[in-house]
Amino acid sequence: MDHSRVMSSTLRSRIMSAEEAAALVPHGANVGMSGFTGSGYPKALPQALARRIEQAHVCGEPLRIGVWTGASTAPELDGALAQVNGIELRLPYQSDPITRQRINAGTMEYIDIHLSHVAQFAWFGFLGHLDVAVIEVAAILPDGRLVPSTSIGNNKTWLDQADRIILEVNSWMDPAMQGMHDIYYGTRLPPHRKPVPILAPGDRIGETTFHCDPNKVVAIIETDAPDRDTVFNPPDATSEAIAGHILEFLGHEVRRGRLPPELLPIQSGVGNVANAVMAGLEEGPFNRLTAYTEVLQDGMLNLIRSGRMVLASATALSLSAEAAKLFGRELATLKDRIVLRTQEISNHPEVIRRLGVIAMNGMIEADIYGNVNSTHIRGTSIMNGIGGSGDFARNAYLSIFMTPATAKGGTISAIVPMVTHVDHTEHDVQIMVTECGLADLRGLSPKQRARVIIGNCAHPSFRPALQDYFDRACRFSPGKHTPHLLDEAFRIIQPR
Ligand code: 0RQ
Repeated sequence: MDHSRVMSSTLRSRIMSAEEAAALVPHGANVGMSGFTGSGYPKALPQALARRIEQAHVCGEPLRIGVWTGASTAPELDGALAQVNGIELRLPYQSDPITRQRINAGTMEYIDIHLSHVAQFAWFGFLGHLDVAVIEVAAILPDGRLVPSTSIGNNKTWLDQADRIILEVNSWMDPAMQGMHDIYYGTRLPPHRKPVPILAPGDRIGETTFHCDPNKVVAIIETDAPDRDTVFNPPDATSEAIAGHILEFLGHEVRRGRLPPELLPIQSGVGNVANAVMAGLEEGPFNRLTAYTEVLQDGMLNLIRSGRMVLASATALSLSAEAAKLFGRELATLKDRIVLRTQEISNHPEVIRRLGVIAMNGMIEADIYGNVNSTHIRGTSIMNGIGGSGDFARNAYLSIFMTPATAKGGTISAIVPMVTHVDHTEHDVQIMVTECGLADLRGLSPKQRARVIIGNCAHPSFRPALQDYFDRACRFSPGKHTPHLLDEAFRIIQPR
């Protein structure tokens, strides 16, 4: 490599191999890594560390670390370290199959945190000490400032808080991205906090590069590797039907004067259904859309490229390989229309409330009263984590949750009598959508909500069983405000 991306002559002397750098991470260290929904994560050090961990374990030596990130990463990070059982504790979000299996087997501790809370918890000292930061960047400037790559996440906090810093300079990252990022250095701790001065989704309030104390940089690794190829299924009949219900509802809200014609800033969650809703928005009728969101997936990139969306604020890209190519090709024009921020700002409750965001997130199941489970299968096994869904749902102008009405080939109902785990309470859920229909829960009491959720969202094959449960609960429940039959609330309901 020609080292041209490492422009600081002082720091050039710290370029080394991933193996040499991995040797600088001690057993028991808390390591803050970059990475958010498959973008901007370190590509080389975690794999070199995994090899070292494997050897150490063969020799009977302890070597496990705490891994803190922005959100999910990729097989080269979570997958590699989980494979060798090298992660003692993981936070705040993951979606890796091996990591998930370790967590659910009880061999890895996991703390599932609202993504807007992570940085401030680190600053408050709630998470313990951060020993090492491993951060991917696009370049190191002559004065030592860092050009961020495709995600920001918690990188600012990790760089500021860690005792030692390892940088991965990835030449796959287009240096022309410089200027797209907005790193806010104005955050203070209570009681000295000031308002976050964002009044519109595109407002820039920070700097385009990270500060970095050169004395803390112990290693620089040069890489040339792509981000994770986040593959999306083309919209199917189910996701198209969900998107259709949401678009019809939004049109209705515009006609009633409760939303402006260009809507309000959109937040769109992770996954195929969220991507399909973005594809639906491309068909119209809304124009001059904006987004104040956390991840920018293929569907939203297409909205920007087609001109339907004029601006998007996020903390990370999460693109398929094909979309990443388009992004690179059109970077010059896209750069003015995308702002990448720290996740404490992209998900900031104050800003979300001020802007009046329309939040749209996926869920695993919901109960007949509107409580939502986004994270657990049958109450005890984690899927991914709450991610940013809580940051947005509680503070949004409109909080929408969506899911296919059934899972696992139609054998499991996504609408249940009582959710086995609560991430979003009935107080934070206004609109629920499945392919069967949309339930508008605004202004409804619990029993009124149950009637529309069962009637509009439940799959017809499960609707009679849910209606029967609700009817009997209304008769026999000791309290008639939120009627339940607690001895059978968690029993698996059967299709009829
Ligand atoms: O598993 O692929 O093994 O069959 O759960 O389900 O339907 O593919 O849905 O990709 O939209 O993800 C809630 C997980 C939905 C996601 C969740 C099984 C199902 C499948 C995935 P298989 P789908 P999606 C901001 C917003 C929390 C974080 C968040 C999520 C798998 O949206 O992680 O919102 N949300 N962040 O079969 C048993 C059920 C099930 C079920 C689904 N009722 N019972 N299995 N599955 N429902 C972005 C960030 O925070 C980064």
